[in-house]
Amino acid sequence: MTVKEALEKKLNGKSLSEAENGEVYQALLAFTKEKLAEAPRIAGDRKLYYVSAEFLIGKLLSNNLINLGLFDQVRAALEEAGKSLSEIEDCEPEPSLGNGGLGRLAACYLDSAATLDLPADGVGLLYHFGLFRQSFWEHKQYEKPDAWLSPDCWAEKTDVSFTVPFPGGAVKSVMYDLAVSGYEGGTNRLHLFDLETVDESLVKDGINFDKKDIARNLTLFLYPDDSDDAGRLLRVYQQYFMVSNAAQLMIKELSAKGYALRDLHKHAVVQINDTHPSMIIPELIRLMQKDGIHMDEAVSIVSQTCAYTNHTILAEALEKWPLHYLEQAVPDLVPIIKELDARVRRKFPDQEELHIIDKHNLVHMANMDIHYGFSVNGVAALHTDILKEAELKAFAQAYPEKFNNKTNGVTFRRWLMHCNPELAEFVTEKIGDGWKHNADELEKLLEFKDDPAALEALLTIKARKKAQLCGYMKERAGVELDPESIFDIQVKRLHEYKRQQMNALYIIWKYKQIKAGHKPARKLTLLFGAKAAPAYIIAKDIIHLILCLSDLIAKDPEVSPWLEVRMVENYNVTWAEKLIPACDVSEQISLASKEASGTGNMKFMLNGAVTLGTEDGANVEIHELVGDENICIFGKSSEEVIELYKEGEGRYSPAAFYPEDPEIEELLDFIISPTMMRLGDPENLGRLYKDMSRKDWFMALLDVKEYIQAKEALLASYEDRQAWAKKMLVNIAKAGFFSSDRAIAQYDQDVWHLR
Ligand code: 26Q
Repeated sequence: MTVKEALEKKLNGKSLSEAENGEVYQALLAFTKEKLAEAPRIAGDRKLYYVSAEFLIGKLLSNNLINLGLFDQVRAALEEAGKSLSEIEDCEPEPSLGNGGLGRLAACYLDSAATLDLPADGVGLLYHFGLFRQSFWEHKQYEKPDAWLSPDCWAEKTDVSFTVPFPGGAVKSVMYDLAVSGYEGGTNRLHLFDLETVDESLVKDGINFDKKDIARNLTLFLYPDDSDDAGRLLRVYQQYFMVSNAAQLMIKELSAKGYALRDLHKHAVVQINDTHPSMIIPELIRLMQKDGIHMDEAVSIVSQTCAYTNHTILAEALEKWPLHYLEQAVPDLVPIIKELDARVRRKFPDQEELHIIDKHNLVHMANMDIHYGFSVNGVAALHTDILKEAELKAFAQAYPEKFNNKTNGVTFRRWLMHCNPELAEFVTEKIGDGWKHNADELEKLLEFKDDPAALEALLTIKARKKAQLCGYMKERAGVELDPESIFDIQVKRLHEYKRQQMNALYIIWKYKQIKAGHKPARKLTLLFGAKAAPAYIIAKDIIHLILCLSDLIAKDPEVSPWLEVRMVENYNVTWAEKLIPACDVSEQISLASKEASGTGNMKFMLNGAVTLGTEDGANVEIHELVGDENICIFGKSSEEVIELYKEGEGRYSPAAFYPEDPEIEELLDFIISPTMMRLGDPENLGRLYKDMSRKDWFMALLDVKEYIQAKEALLASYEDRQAWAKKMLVNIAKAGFFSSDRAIAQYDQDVWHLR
């Protein structure tokens, strides 16, 4: 049967050309699901469970078609019927089951594990509402629930169900499965657990709901707060629900294979994705004890089963739960956690920083992972070094053998083949298609570094992707961008350490320059995409500032021919797939030492953008790979920044920089200038001004002058189009290291040993 016939059968005989896009999408969904079910299920004697509170999988149709080797056939069949696959894709809802980097990383890793034929399933929660849907009104962010589930979506209900004990009574789960396809390979599964008694009608006003009704609310929402205290107890309940299901699933699968529980560590490995799933350690011990295994042996088995990844060095994101929360939510785990702590105390009586329960009765989840896991990894070389030398120094001394680095990676199926088929085709034409299974082969592109035709072709592809983005922006946002301008893009969660506010100061500087008659060689288009956690006030103020500047500039006929600033609404994976291929300048400007790795930086590089960044996270490794000429690095180093924080009160204070520095003063003052106060909300602008001029905890003022200089120099260098194309080419050629296939191969080799 041809693809066309198969699809028309699903359309009950209606022809493809007659069917509406929505109907064609449904037919394609059913068709692809069948093909996924026919693909071989990856199996093996030893299996990985990647347990994560977030899986930011994005739309799945094209990705699955690419991996199944059906993409070209399907596209051709649709085209013949006058349909466009990308328009049909618009009908697919995007499941936003993650906040940002950590969740997207989990999705890339599942793709790569399946591609490398490793038995590796994901385990998480089936949130009915993913991350909130963001909208802007009067230059401010508003949040609405984002429903994605429907009876015929990718997630399929299974008959697997477990009982999870809670103090108010046990609840039952229902497991949903999504097939995870590997590139030209078999399939694994993403298991997402739902609460049998979940009740969507609890969601009333916006994203608010009754936080107390555990038996009905547990799987309603993904937590959008990386920064505030609200609903923390519910988060503990959610986490326990997730890990209890994961543990029960592991044990069920182990026994189905005919193995005894005491052999768990031989046949299963758990990757704990940040501390959100850490309670799997005491939960596995509890279940083993219930099965008659002695505490000592249970501890030993679990310690050989669990491995922990740290994704952050921000103190406020390291989970510390008050013991009384745990007593309330998971009383059965408390004696186990206390015993685990007692053992640590016996081993390290004088080293308080190693204890699990501190003197304020806070339970440090990461500490439990490090003592009772066999591997601890950071997500970029610099990040792992900082963990070993500063943040977790005492642990690295106690257990040097446990610490290892696994620099993050991204899947090239989604972040090149799918989002930029034009570039993928160019690469294949130049070096063959070996790079699709072995990303290191991209280096072969270096041969074309001085080939004018190849460089010209790269510029043409970039122009094409920019034109496509212009079309998309016009349709989605009603905004007409200038495709001849330089596209400078900063897309990522809004956080002070990522310093979108420093970019805003650049905008103010540039605006003033243009007003003063200094016109640039070419128009600059600055694009932002960012969601702020609903309770993160300063982050929302920064969004307000950017939206006000955007409006101010658009309405100013003197400035708008030279500068344009736009923030896309509801930035998500789908937006990323449109923005990244069209980017010239990739903004990676976090305060050095604060961004653990970053993964957007890798996606931009792979698509031929030039990075403007600090020596932070994986930028350091990008810099090493491409060399000084092909990246623009500025700002204070992580060592200098760490020193400034150590010296504490007085050493770094914006007051030390700002009153004496009229240039910085002028930029800050603009935030509360009459022009801005008329346009925006004085409360938001005033609060942000105060924060940036008095506190500036993430030191935007420390680097802002160097940032402006570096950016101006980089933008000027754009005019030598040949030289710029060469930078693009080197970036693409050196991106192979950042394939998640490489990262997953290293995890398997050093940590999991699945084959
Ligand atoms: C913690 C406690 C209470 C509520 C929420 C949280 C919470 C939720 C999400 C804490 C952290 C997160 C997400 C963290 C994250 O996305 N980290 C990013 O991980 C990427 C993948 O490793 C890195 O590339 C980024 O540098 C890192 O910021």
